[in-house]
Amino acid sequence: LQLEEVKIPLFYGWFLMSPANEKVKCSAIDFVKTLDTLEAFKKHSADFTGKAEKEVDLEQHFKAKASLHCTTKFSNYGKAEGAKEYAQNLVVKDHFGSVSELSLIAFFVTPRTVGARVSLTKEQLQLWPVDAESSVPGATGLPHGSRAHVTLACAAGVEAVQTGLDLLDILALQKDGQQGELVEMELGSLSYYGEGRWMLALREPICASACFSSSYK
Ligand code: ACK
Repeated sequence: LQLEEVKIPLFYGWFLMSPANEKVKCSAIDFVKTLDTLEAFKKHSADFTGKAEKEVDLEQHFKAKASLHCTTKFSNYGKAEGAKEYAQNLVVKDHFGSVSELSLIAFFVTPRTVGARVSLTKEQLQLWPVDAESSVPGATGLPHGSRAHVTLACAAGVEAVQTGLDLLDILALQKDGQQGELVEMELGSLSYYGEGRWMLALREPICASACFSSSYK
């Protein structure tokens, strides 16, 4: 085993600190609970259950994440494409351990995942891999940083990587001009994009302190 190789982590990202981590988790639970009670949502519950008329208990459907982060680079211990270059990037080295504010601008729910969309600052975008969006079919035209998100929960058997893909899917529909049914909520406006895809654009972004670091598991 080469020491050089084991040094590269599973992934890099911004890790939400306390109490921001708890604040975001609570806001997400509130949103999901409220969504579940809306007539507009109940009308489309078959998207989740596969059966007409059958209601879904979203809190049962999803398993919430305990500690939250926004992945920048999935390095897979050096096996992912560009992992070594990212680890050696001076901007990455310089920012390692630094704290900044993440701005959460939307919540989204699909039958697979619950996530928060993150709007990155210019400085934060320097840490965003160039191919994060272009490597995903169907997301090629979306702006750099579009995939930035915090995974809040996944349905049984769903891997967290799905959350960013679900976000890109919704953003591609938005870009095509698809504006589903709109429901005004206290927190912002909620749109339905078909096939169980919902996005709440927050009236007030949620600010969360986060530390840029890496994880080995
Ligand atoms: O919720 P996430 O962003 O989705 O955070 C986790 C983290 O890395 C550790 O698994 C993300 N992840 C997993 N596989 C990939 C991948 N192939 N591309 C991008 N992100 C990934 C996952």
